Amino acid sequence: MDERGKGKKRLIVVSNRLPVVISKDGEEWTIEPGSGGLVTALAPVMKRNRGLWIGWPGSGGEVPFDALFERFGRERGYGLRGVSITDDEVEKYYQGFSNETLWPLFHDLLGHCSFNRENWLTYRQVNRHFAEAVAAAATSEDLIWIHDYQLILTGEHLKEMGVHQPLAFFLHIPFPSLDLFRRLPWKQEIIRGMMSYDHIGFQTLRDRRNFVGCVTALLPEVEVISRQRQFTILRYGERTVRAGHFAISIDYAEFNEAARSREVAEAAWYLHENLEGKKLVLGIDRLDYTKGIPERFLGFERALEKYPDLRRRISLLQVVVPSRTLVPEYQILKETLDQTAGRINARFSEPGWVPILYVFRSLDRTQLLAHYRTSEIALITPLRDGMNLVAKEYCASAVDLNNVLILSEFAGAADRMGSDALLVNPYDVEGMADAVWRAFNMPAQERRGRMERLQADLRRNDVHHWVQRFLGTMFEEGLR
Ligand code: GDG
Repeated sequence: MDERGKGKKRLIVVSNRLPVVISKDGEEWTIEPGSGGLVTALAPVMKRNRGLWIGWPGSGGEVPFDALFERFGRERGYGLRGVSITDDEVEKYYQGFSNETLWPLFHDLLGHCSFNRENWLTYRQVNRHFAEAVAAAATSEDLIWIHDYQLILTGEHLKEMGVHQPLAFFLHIPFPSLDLFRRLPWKQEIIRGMMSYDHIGFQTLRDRRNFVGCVTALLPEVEVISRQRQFTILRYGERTVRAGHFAISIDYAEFNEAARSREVAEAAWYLHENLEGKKLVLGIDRLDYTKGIPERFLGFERALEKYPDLRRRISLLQVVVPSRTLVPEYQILKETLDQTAGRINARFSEPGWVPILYVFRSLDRTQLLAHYRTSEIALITPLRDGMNLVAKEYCASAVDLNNVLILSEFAGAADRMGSDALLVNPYDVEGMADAVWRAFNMPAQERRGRMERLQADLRRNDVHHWVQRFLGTMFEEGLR
């Protein structure tokens, strides 16, 4: 009997980045779990199962990773293992194939795609490095769960290496339609790579259907055995593959409680202090062309043009968190945002009122929650998004039940939130302007009713529920 107890399985989670923040305080190195929802949700399960998380720790020649990981394991109850990647590999596998090919293609933005063979070959090679790290660590008792588009081929490499235990995969971003997916020169390799997993999770039913459409068109030997509410079951040679959809969520209780704290209430008060009598419309996004920020600026401009009553009474507070700034596309986007915000502000500003308050940096957690809590309206308009956690966090933090969510119909989050958010098409400037006007004028009772229903759904369907559902349905047995 091993130390984890007979019949009980260990969970191995694999993601491109390890979910930790490593920093140096004077001479002392520190390591903390990251603040993302995934790590918060998985930490208790990982701890109970003495799990292992495998990923790239980020570059940093002088960082004493071994000692830090050892300390982390002792303090947090689950292990970390780093996969090293050279700078050249990071450029071709991560910035190149992952972020300049798969990311735009899977978000329906073919015009942003570049198709480069060198990047593709490096993607395959780095996926093999990940598989080697997993194979070296895994025993036949382990459950292996691989995450996201950077690691689609890791499962296939694992199978080639003789790792036979069930492999699960979750795709955090959308899966495109066959029409788009066919454009990928390596479509066969990618779809076959996905079919080497035994359990595949998507964010929405649409993603799952797109995937099944691609598989059955591109791999004629695949047979659909059954379509159930939760799953499509596929036969692929001797193997059975289950594809399901599981909308990721947030730690609702944690957000709601933190948003009620005195610290957040004070920060929220300061934010509104200089905006007396004005309503705030909030946008918070990573710098990314999928998030539809320039389109949002145009929608907001149209609202000011079409509804002059909004002038001086409303400001768009747009926070853009720097991201992937080495990818040229992202540098161009940054310039577009600077110019568009500048132009709109030059057009409409008046003494004592600036229409777009535009911040290019990340906020600490207190500030993030204060922004959520105090903004009467959130304008979240991605062109396409796997889920969009900002929309969920905004609602969880709306402790005064006084807030309105305007949400893109192309975010995965719209599936469940669509009936109580105001849904918009981010390409429809007029529609966005009308939604801002409607949200601005929405009676207090309606705002409260919509927010209560949104919160009730999030409370039930939080990230802990997501983890349990995924692991429970995918592995059915074995986890403590
Ligand atoms: C991918 C998929 C899917 C944002 N600004 C600040 C900050 N954030 C945090 C938010 C939120 C996270 O970043 C962003 O999550 P999203 O879900 O909106 O977007 P992606 O990063 O694109 O994530 C997405 C997700 O995976 C999960 O499956 O929903 O569709 O693209 O948690 O809170 N955090 C802090 N300061 C900020 O300024 N501290």
